[in-house]
Amino acid sequence: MSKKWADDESGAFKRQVSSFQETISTNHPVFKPAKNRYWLYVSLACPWAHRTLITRCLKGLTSVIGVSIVHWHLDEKGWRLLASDKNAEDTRFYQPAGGISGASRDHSGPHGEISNESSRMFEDSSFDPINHFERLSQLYYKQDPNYSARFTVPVLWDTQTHKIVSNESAQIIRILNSGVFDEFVDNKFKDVNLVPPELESAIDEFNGWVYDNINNGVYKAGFAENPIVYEKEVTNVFRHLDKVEAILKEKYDNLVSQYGRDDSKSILAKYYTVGNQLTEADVRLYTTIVRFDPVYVQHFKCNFTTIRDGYPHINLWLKNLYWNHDAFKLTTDFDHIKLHYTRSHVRINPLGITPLGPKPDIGSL
Ligand SMILES: N[C@@H](CCC(=O)N[C@@H](CS)C(=O)NCC(=O)O)C(=O)O
Repeated sequence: MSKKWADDESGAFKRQVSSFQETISTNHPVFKPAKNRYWLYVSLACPWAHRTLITRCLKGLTSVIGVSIVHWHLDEKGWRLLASDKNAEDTRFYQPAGGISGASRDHSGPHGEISNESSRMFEDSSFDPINHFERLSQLYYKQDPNYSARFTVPVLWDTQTHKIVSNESAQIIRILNSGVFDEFVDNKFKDVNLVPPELESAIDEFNGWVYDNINNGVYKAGFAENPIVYEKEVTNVFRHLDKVEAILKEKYDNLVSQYGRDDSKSILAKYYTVGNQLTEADVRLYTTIVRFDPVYVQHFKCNFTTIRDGYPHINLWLKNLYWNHDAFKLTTDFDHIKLHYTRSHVRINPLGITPLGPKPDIGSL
């Protein structure tokens, strides 16, 4: 069966509101900061979940909060995990730095058929060493047997109370950034703040329009069920990419006049969207832009141009994040990204053929 994503009569896509929105803090009656207490369930394909993986790396939390990676194929029952077996206990501390790349496509069936004997084990998915679940939906039902909304990633899970802390990525990344886990991380991470107070309102303002018009904008174009909605949404996406391009061009030109065109090291060290440092605004924009040429151009029909051909300043910003920051590169998995969209959205791509291009997935610096 092919699922309809546009959920009202106008043919427009509406994203659901996340159901669980608690926080973690020393003052919270239940969810206190602790090492190895919380667990993240993510998809490497999903731009919202990707935010949480990048933030977890940037904040040095890879040995504080573990991760399970769902299989890239989303079917009618939702996301699934590698079947748990007697070895699952041993995988409890299997915490991939993020990327599980280098996978050959040859062994994955059109609908992600794999077994525990598959050579793609750990490339397509990981185990759930916490609950030994094979479906993400089981987490939601464990929390609330009457749960009736979608089973979305990311999920931040509390292994102590067996409850979902939050399934809203915007909130999860604020929790991870908040410093509540500082006592468990290496000293070098204690100064990392992706939302410094002096930039907070500018970050919120930027995130606000980027979310509606770019992060979610590509989904509104891609899931549109009639041409009028599609045309309006795709035009809107590109209008706002133009706006980001203009912001980054101004930034770049100022940095060139400060350091000279040849000092690319000094320029790139300050070449970010808000202020002169890496912030949450970059994290949230990146997860859409890195998927743009590989998937959104063809699959969501966002094809006025590509980032690499039409937006030189955005492209440079993207490549700087990817090649100069491990937290971005190691959490970006182009196999999961391409396979998920092209083989899960049967209504958009009924034959499930995954386009091989663009080549390369991302240009070099
Ligand atoms: N508001 C949520 C949105 C998360 C979301 O939509 N995740 C998608 C993947 S990109 C999902 O899990 N979809 C599963 C489904 O709809 O069945 C967030 O940002 O955390």
